[in-house]
Amino acid sequence: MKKQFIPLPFYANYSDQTMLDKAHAFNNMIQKRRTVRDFSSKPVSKQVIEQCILAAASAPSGAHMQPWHFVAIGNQDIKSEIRIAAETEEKEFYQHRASKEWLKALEPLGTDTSKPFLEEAPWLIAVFAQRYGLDAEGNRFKHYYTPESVGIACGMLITALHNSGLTTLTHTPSPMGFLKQILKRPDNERAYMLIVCGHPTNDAQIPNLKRNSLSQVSTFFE
Ligand code: IYR
Repeated sequence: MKKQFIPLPFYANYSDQTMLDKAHAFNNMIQKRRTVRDFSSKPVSKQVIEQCILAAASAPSGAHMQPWHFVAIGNQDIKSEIRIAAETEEKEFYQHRASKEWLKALEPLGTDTSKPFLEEAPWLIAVFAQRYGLDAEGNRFKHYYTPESVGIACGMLITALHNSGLTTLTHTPSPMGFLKQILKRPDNERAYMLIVCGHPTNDAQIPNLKRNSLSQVSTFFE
């Protein structure tokens, strides 16, 4: 496709003060995001999930290949199927695959093989990464920076869901091959992440974790 440009349709052009106020406001909003494992079954409308997926799919991607696909699962039978398959993998993980060091690192999170949230939360969003593209005739074309692109899209999805007032859990049962089978995804895709989302239970508990400070996470050269 040849280069075809249009004028930039929107640029906020805020004053320095407005910019700082907005940066503070966004940081305050996003600091309230916490990974939750106690989900209530309170329904969440499909329209909210659709808007959040559209926000995620606006992520930048290598050569604008948009190498992702989002499968939103509200169906109870499919959620149950995913829970059974995920718990089978997790049993292998906790009993055999995980190193002692890994299990020790997980201790503060209090995770185990039981994944009731996979059935209880109103929505699971399985994010698939497309290793290559397929045109209308079934010819393959290359995708670039796929893990980076899909990672950014997942971050934007989690942010969009949090901004809508929902809680999320980024769940990566490993391996996740069962998702591709259950959800009947094509050969060029592999499951990248399973995002559980919904409302927390009234008595939801989270681990008492601290985030690193600005000086720990960044270095500035001015
Ligand atoms: N997939 C397992 C283990 C697990 C691994 C990491 I890295 C985590 O941050 C949390 C859990 C599970 O979901 O229990």
